Amino acid sequence: MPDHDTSDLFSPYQLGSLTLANRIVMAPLTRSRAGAGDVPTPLMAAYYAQRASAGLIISEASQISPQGKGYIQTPGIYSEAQVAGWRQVTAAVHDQGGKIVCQLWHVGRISHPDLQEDGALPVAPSAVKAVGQVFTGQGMVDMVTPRALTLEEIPGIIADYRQAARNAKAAGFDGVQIHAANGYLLDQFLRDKTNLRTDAYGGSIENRVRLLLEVTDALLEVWDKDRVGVRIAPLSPANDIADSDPEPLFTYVTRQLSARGIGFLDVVEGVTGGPRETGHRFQLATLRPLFKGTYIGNNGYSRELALATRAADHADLIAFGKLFIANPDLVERLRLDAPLNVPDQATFYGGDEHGYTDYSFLDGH
Ligand code: 8OZ
Repeated sequence: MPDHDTSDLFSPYQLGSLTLANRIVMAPLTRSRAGAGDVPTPLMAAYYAQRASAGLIISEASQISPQGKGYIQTPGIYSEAQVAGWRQVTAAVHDQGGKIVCQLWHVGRISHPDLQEDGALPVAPSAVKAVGQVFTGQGMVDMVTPRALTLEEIPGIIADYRQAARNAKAAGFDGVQIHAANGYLLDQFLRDKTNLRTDAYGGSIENRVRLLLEVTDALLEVWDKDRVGVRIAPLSPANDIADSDPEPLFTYVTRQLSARGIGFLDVVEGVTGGPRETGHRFQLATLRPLFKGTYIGNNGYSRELALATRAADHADLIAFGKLFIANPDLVERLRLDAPLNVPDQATFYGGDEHGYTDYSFLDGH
């Protein structure tokens, strides 16, 4: 295995027209610190700027519409004030020489009337309730049975993604990533556990993948191909998601996305935030050769695994999540094999600068 002097993990990488300073990505991380109106704050700009030595930052998931929201204080990317807030974030990252793309999010059924406008029911492909709870500000409450989207509503969802992609451009982002992972709306369409539709958006694999591809095509009207990415989590049970046969499903997804020429595919390898091994017979490693763009591996990487993955060329870029929470200068620490700060779970979601912008840098500031 190469040491830090020879691995290309720390060398520039060309992601289409974007030159990344290294092959290390800051994974999208929900931190629930947006301000009133779900507007990104100056504190968020400081947090992202601290982490701008990542080759690429993928922003925390950002709802494309009020309906797409499922947690308190997550940022939106649909209002003018939100775009203005994000503009400060992207400017702060660019000032530090970083690159940042916006993760576009609709939670689907992973929400609650208390988080929706006018107490509306959350929407989903089908009226199938998720087992689990959401935090509404009134504490943890059980999820409800969502309302199935009508066929007539689907163009409106795609239009919301398209507008959010335009907003991301206006906000100064370097690109966009479609959140199609972790049991949210697009993942709910992909899977036969949550998609019981009998129209053109349900049933066959081709039909279940249709919405993701239509959203992708809408984004390609706004952004150059190399600036559009997708995140998938084929074997993760996050948010009560499952499919009876994920291998042909995600093989088709990957082939179709590759055929569209999108820039990057980001794969949550294993259980989101948990083990990389799932025991499933489907080997996620089979996806990479099917995708001709940049493959980003994510989930549970250590320095050693990242180096070994690059040495074996099993991924182009490696994303780190929790380690980036606790180590603003993670790239430098990995390069030097320096000790790492330990992330504090208690301050992951919500709160102030504590556990957010006060993790130390190696040089002590
Ligand atoms: C943790 C808490 C809230 C949201 C995901 C956007 O899992 C999330 C998320 C994670 O993709």
